[in-house]
Amino acid sequence: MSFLTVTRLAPKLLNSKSKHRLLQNLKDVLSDLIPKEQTRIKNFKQQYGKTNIGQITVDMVSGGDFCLPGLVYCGIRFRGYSIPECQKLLPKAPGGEEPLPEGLFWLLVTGQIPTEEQVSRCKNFREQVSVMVYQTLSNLFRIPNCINQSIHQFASAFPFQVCGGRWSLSHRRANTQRQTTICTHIHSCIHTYSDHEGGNVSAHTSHLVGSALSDPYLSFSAAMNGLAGPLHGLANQEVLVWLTALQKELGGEVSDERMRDYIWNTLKSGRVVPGYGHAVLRKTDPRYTCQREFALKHLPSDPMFKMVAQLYKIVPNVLLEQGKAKNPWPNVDAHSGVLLQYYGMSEMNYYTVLFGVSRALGVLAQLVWSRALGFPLERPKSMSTDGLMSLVGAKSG
Ligand code: CMX
Repeated sequence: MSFLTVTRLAPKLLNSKSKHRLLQNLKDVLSDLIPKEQTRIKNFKQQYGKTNIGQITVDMVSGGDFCLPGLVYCGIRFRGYSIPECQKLLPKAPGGEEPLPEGLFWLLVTGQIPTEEQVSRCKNFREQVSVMVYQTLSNLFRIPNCINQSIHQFASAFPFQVCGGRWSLSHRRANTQRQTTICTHIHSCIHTYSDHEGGNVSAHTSHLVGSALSDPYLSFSAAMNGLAGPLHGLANQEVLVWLTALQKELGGEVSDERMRDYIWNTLKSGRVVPGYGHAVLRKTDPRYTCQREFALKHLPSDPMFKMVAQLYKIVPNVLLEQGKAKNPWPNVDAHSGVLLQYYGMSEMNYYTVLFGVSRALGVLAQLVWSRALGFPLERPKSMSTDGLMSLVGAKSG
């Protein structure tokens, strides 16, 4: 596991930019990069394979903690580029403000900023998606409709149907300006959620399942099941549920004092404040900041955004006062739901799906490199509590 973590970061060190500018096809670029990286890693392993890079404590093993101090992470970067750098450097759609997903994927796989020509070639991959896939998706969307016909009261349980119906309605109603902004926001979401370091539940799950040589579809499906947990990807939905309940209970404009009480009540009832805290970050998530800046530009007067901004002033102090959370600052999930609901995507069950679409870019880019570098089956050693106790010389009674 430790070695995987180190090498996962390695491709950003590849440095043959001029040549890759000439290669327009992603497969050609990778065919050039992979053998060089394989040699680099082999040499590194030969020279440093036995070097000790950390200590493992009983707390780390029994608490599911990280085995490497090197995993403490103080920012979100994509192959070394910060979010603002990505926004500036990656190709955008004509008239758009946010990077195209294909360009981001190119960066994640190759470590290089692509040209517009390279991105447009990547976009052509979409045409290779089988017609059958589109037909199957379309048929799947119809299934809830059919069920709803016979079991009417289940309507709310089928987000695709509800979402599909209202989404197309809102599109019909929307003017061009608003549609452009929706697309910009969806791009921005896709961008910010795509990748993080490899230890988070979804990225790690896809890596683990992929390490058994399960194909990318199976690995990604497994990752999505992890993403659906409320402590991970479902948190963006939980945030909006929590905010909506807050709004309903306290009404429109709320004083800081009443909001503080509401947060304390959440904590006292044994729940976490969704959208706050992080397993590795120890400051405000830069992806939160990116979305906040977007909101300040496009929806500064939205009541829900104002509430999120107010919470940003209050929650960290409450969590600090409670003294449990190692990181009292907001994470990426504290903001996205508010942006989505502003643009008419009010079906919260759909938010984590969007997160998943985005996460596909990151985890599949990592899977390409795991295969290219021949990473082994991941199999942490396990031991019983008694075994652990005897290892450190503790009495088991
Ligand atoms: N509200 C209340 N308590 C919190 C908290 C929060 N937002 N964040 C952490 N804590 C508590 C933990 O529950 C834990 O309590 P116990 O000691 O009683 O078990 C204690 O503080 C220490 O936790 P930690 O080491 O700071 O955090 P973890 O690494 O254990 O967990 C995370 C990280 C994200 C699961 C946690 O901060 C949390 O539950 N946050 C709210 C849910 C959330 O927003 N998840 C999305 C994360 C981003 C993502 O992956 O999408």
